[in-house]
Amino acid sequence: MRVLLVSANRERIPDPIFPLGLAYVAAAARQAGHEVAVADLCFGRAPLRTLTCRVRYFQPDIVGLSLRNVDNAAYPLTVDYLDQHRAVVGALRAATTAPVVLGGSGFSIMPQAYMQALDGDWGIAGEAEVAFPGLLAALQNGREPDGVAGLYGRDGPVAGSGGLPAPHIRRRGWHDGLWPARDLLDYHRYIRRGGAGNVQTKRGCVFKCSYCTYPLLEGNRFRTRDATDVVDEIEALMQDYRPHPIFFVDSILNFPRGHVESICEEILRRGVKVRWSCYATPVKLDRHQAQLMAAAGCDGIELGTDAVDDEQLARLGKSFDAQTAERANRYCLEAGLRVCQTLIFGAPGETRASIRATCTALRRMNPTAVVAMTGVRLYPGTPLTNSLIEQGRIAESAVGLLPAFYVEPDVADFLPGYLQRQAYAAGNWVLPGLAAPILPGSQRLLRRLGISGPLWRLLQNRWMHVINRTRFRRPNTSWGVPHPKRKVV
Ligand code: B12
Ligand code: SF4
Repeated sequence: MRVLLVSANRERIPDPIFPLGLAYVAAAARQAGHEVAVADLCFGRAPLRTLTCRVRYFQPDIVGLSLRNVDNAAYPLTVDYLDQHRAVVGALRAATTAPVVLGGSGFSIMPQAYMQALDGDWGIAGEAEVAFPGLLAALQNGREPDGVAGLYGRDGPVAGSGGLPAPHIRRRGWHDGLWPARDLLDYHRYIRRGGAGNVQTKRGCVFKCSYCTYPLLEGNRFRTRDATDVVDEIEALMQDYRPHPIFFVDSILNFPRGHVESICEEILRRGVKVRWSCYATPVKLDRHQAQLMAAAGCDGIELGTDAVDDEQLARLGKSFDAQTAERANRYCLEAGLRVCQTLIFGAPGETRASIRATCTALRRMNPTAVVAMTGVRLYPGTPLTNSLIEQGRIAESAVGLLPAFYVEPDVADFLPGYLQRQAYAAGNWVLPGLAAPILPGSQRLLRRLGISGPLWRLLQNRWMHVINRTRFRRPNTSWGVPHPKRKVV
């Protein structure tokens, strides 16, 4: 079949991100014998016109639409992508009668709602390396596509298929012999404009942080790739696209123990020169792990600490305490790694005392950068959303396509002003919900100057603190004017 895969994502903050998931699906469809083309809407002034031309020229039998983001998950500066997605489907419908299959992480978080909002013919929730070729084979042979994991039709989940795939259906060997089809896209441009490429070394997460969608999207067991296969892919990337930094897109790279160690040892054994960064957990992050990562080229680590207060950490369902978080931060800094602490303020149960405790601890910890979210984004199916619904604190219907956030009422008045004052004093804070992290023009300029890797790393420089803190010179003690397309519950 002639398959056109479309990447709808046009977000460039914090960077344009190479659509790795679409590239995996493209590789799987190509391996199954289909003719695959890609329309990437990330760059260019008139993406819909380009899309229309691509469709008319390629004449697809089927179109797969990859929806990565629902919204930017920031409050109150929320950006909602639904209208953009609607416009893409509108352009596709005007140009072709080929069925449209929806997929991607954004779609998978709320498949039913997206099916209705975008009027998709089919949808696949969850990973699609097997499911998408399965659907193509069924459609090609005129069979009913039942048994395709995660499949939705116009009437909802297809019998025996719908919903996110159950753990036993998620393939352990999701990677077997398959690397993303980067050649179908302009990977070079992403390195130039986004500052990094991306590689996935495992799927899943065993932790149960209350607000998090990752275990829903990827399953709650780890499914790891062999270190040799991962480093083969990195070596091939360095050869094909010249040396460039890599972001490992795993939920957390440094857990289970032994996984990141085996990758680092393989990088060191082969003498591969690569700079990389990743998400990590403070759990079991010790001196040895930090030093090994630094030796193997890691130059930035994003620690998903969320809070540095024991009670708030427990309420968020985190599997570590404040002391562990501080220790992990110290080990990383001592090893020469730059550390970005990512935090969530205003989740259920948050108090002024827990906010102050976290901020005091952060001053002691002195990480390279702090990215703090104000309010927590509620997604369907997470433990947090389920418990708020059970307690009658929110209605089930409040959590859907329209971005919904929770801000603890007891601290709602206190939070914006207090955090902006912290940000002003520290100079290395980013508050994506209260001030745009970076202007697109500045981002382009920095990349043109050859600065690669995550831009938060620049906050290690004192002169960057001076520039950065100007945004918080006059703290705004209110949440600002609510955007009509956003709900606070
Ligand atoms: C790594 C990551 C990042 C990194 C990316 C670094 C890099 N260079 O790649 C960074 C930190 C930069 C980042 C930034 C952001 N991210 Co992010 N990120 C992720 C993460 C953890 C992994 C994404 C990934 O690459 N996965 C690996 C690929 C292989 O999986 P996949 O894309 O899901 O693809 C599979 C399926 O979805 C499906 N599929 C994909 N396409 C298609 C197409 C078809 C037709 C079909 C049938 C199937 C299909 O099959 C694929 C293969 O199995 C996800 C969470 C997660 N666990 O998925 C969040 C996630 C995608 N991010 C999210 C968000 C919100 C953002 C930001 C907007 C946050 C912000 N305010 O800065 C930005 C947006 C950046 C941008 N320009 O788009 C949300 C999106 C949902 C939402 N709320 O909108 C997610 C889901 C996390 C969450 N909160 O739940 N992110
Ligand atoms: S926040 Fe991180 S550690 Fe917690 S469940 Fe999500 S991915 Fe796992």
